[in-house]
Amino acid sequence: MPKPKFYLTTPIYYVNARPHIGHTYTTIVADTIARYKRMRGFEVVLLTGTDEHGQKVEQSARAAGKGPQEFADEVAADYRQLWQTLGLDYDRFLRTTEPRHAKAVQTIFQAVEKAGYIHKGKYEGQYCVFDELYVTDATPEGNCPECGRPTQRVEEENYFFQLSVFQDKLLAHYEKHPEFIRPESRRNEVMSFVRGGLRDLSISRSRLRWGIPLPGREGHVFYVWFDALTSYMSGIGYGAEGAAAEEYRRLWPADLHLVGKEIVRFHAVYWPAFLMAAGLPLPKMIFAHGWWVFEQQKMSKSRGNIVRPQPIHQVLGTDALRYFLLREMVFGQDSNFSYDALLTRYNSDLANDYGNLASRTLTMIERYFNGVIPAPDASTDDLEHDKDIWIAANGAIDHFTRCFDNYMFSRGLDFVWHLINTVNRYLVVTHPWKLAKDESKRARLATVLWNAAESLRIVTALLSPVMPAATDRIWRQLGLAGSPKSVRLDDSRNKLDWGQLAPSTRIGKIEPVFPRLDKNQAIKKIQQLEAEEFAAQTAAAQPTARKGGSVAEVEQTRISIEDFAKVEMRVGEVKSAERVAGANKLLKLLVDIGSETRQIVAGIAETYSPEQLLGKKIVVVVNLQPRKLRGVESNGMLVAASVGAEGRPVLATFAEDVEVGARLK
Ligand code: ME8
Repeated sequence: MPKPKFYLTTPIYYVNARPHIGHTYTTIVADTIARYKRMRGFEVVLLTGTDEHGQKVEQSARAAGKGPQEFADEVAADYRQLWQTLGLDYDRFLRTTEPRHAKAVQTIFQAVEKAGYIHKGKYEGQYCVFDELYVTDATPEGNCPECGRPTQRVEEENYFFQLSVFQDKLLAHYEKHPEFIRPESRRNEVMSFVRGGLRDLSISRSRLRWGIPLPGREGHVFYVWFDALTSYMSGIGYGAEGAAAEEYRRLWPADLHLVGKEIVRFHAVYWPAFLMAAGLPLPKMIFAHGWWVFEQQKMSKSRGNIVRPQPIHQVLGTDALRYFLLREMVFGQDSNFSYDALLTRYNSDLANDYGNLASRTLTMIERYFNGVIPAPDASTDDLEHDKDIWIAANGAIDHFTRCFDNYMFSRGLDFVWHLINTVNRYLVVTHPWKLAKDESKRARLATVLWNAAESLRIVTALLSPVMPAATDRIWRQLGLAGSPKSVRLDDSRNKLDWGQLAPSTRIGKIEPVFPRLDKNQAIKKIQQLEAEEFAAQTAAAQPTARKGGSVAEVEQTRISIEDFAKVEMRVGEVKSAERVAGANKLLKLLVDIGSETRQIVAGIAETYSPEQLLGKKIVVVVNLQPRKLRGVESNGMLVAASVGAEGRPVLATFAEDVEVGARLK
């Protein structure tokens, strides 16, 4: 019998910024679901990718002194590299600048147009570049209601999609398929948004060049969301011809679009309406998860409260991060990210509970049975204690499966930990180390250790989608062949059940998988790596002088005098300077900028000693949003040249004495 298919997607990520823990979270959840569904017997295809068009990307590229394609190439490569470093597997990767994607977007547009849902119109109003969204309900100050950033006034002739006629059809679909939008709270939000009435949606842009051209409409490119959503189909062959489209026919509609809550409207309103208009089947489910907030705010580059995954990966390994993110967040709700909670969970759940269960069970098998799994002896069963773990083990399999089928990751993991804790307690009350001293208790000792090892096997199989690398290692230490991935959580012959652990198996080499860590030291190390990474990126992100660029390239990266005037640079004088503890590259300065004294953290400690800087007059960008570096607030930025291949910072100063606070123009 062919396996049932399961096609799932992450959002395709904007290339205007480098990936942080939020993007990593969605990808980790998707990777976990893919692994879990494979164990449930599905043929799984996971698509991810990068969203590379639109005004936001065009602007970020310009700010970095790069052409949009070059810029997109770099960030898209960053994403792929990160997923590889973290061991996140995907089956399809779609970049919206690929020709196959442009063809698909044009194909779906033509289908929508042919059905009569496209007309020409004029848009006059506010636009939010950050959200790539027309804003009809700007705040009194003219800011975007979604993200709070200033909007800009635009007036353009565009092609519109007749979204308004889909109001009733969408509502009927939501009613008929309650699982279409999850969780329930998001479904209610979307339904009330749609009940409030839908306006036609402009799906082309004439002010913008960085996009996919509308077929036959010179000067118009597609609105970035019309473009981006189609990636879910273009990435599997929609718009291709012949055999290349076979996968699309097999996989579409998607079984699950995994998204963050801020983009649920695009997925649950616009996307199904486009598909209905084109006469195509709708995805089965859109699951909107909550946000990781840090210091009580959604992470964002401009707020400077971003957590990056690499430093955590370097100190704790990816599996610990995966476990933490899935256990800590109730899927669908917001959750606060804290290093303290991360390290607490690492030490208590992974090192103490799971790690300890593995190491004590295996060590006793090594010590008392020469490394060979003993056979249980039913005549020595002690129902008072043994029954608890049989019940917990069967309960863990059932409840974990039920919870993961419903995307309740945290709760599913609770059941596995209930089993782990039950077995750890069991080992305390049955005290095998005492049984080992009495030759007449050898059969009972064998039963106790077999029960513990069998529980460890079940725990390890269940945790395999969440912690693939660590569970592979523990599996091998248990002496089992292959990987826990091949265990099945369906009704096939490999089905995970109590009682399958074969006695006489020789266990593998015992090695700690989650060594206990000193919490403060580990946090310090993560933050130090973070600061180093930040300093390296800041240096790399400085626009580089182009050597011999063509006139067209130079034109593309030029900015207007108004753009330049937005950056406020002043003469500052360094009043004090000191090193930031634990960060080799950072100095904390107090700088007088005329009107006030500012605290600024700068990545210049490898070039300048604190003493060298005292009294120095330097250039300060004073109107940047404050950000935190290694937990120290930085309120401004020093201007420096980035010199040599390693980008050594050299501060800009003045040829003659200048007044503190004077503005640079
Ligand atoms: O929205 N917590 O791309 P994007 C949890 N290109 N998840 C977070 C998060 C946080 N703090 N920050 C980001 C786009 N995410 C569009 C999508 S799809 C056709 C186009 C996750 O790069 C979350 O899943 O801004 C969110 O939806 C996604 O990253 C946004 O990524």
